[in-house]
Amino acid sequence: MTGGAGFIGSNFVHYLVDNTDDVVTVLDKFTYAGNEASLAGLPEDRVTVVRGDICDAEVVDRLIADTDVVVHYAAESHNDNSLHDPRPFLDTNIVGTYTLLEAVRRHGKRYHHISTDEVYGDLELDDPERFTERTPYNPSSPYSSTKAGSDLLVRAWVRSFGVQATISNCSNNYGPRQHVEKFIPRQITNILVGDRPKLYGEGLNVRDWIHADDHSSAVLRIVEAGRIGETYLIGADGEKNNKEVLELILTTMGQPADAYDHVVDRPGHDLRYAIDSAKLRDELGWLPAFQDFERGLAATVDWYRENEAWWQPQKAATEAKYREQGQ
Ligand code: NAD
Ligand code: TDX
Repeated sequence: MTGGAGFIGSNFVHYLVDNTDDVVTVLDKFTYAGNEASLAGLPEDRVTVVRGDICDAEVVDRLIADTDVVVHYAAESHNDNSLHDPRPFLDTNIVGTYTLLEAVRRHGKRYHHISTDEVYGDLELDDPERFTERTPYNPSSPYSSTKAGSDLLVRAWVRSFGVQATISNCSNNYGPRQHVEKFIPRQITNILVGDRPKLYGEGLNVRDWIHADDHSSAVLRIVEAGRIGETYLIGADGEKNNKEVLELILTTMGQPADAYDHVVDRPGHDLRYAIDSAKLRDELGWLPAFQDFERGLAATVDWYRENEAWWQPQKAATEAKYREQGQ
């Protein structure tokens, strides 16, 4: 798999170790978003970590020759970064995916592509429809457009070259080991260091939250039983606006619900994401295990309280970057 030192990738590695007998090789470049500590302590006979770039055709080819299934998580993943410097998004998300597809094509390997609901653009707050596998692509940011491009490459490699691939598009994940640049960890760790949380604009934007372990169980199910060439949307009916989530973080942490600052909004900020995951549930019998967002969030708060050594080294530089941007 790729990107196993990042947030969702590392949760997937832990999930595989805890729930299967699979042996995993992680290919990760250890960008600012990769963290060795996220994979520390895992059994050496189950997990091998290779430091390398998915754009490096030689290393990719060598590893894929020895792999049964490739699950591709590695990406430049942060919208705000993509608005300030899109180039790494093109390299990793587009050229990196192309490099993997060429290798799985050469070696005839099964490939699963991890993507996002952001490829579909956004919905109005009162739209009764949610995203489905048939929603037209309409990405808004450099990040989401490169993820959309990578999905389309996968579809083309399936159709033109018969690559054995599936795609999943998941909604916003929360849980342990998420970088402090992202919304939920940023606010939790701001409170822990004595800063005020920062809400973009009015905070009415809606995200459809899912626990990272539910994302992992869905991906495993698709790898085991998904139909080749198909796309599956992954979501857990977790729609909440940013203001609600922030107020919940504050009250969970014993702070007044209004103890935050409004900061400048994200340009092109998507208003609402919402996933209809009926296909995955009906066809593959998948169900999310985390039904209670408040409890999952409280456990995530506890994780950041207990793992300051994991996030503290990145905190000051992340906030300095946000301050420069007025956020
Ligand atoms: P992340 O930024 O936390 O981790 C990305 C990982 O990829 C890091 O370990 C990084 O070192 C690695 N990486 C980056 N460029 C690389 C390269 N060129 N070669 C090898 N490794 C490289 O990201 P995340 O939030 O865990 O997201 C993982 C995947 O899930 C991405 O494909 C993302 O688009 C998708 N996704 C994320 C969410 C979410 O809520 N975070 C939701 C849906 C889909
Ligand atoms: O400080 C903040 N204040 C704030 O109000 C930050 C960092 C974010 N926000 C808002 C912007 C979004 O509406 O919170 C929401 C969530 O922001 P992010 O954590 O940056 O996530 P988002 O842009 O929704 O994208 C995430 O979900 C889809 C992941 O980062 C992507 O990789 C994934 O594809």
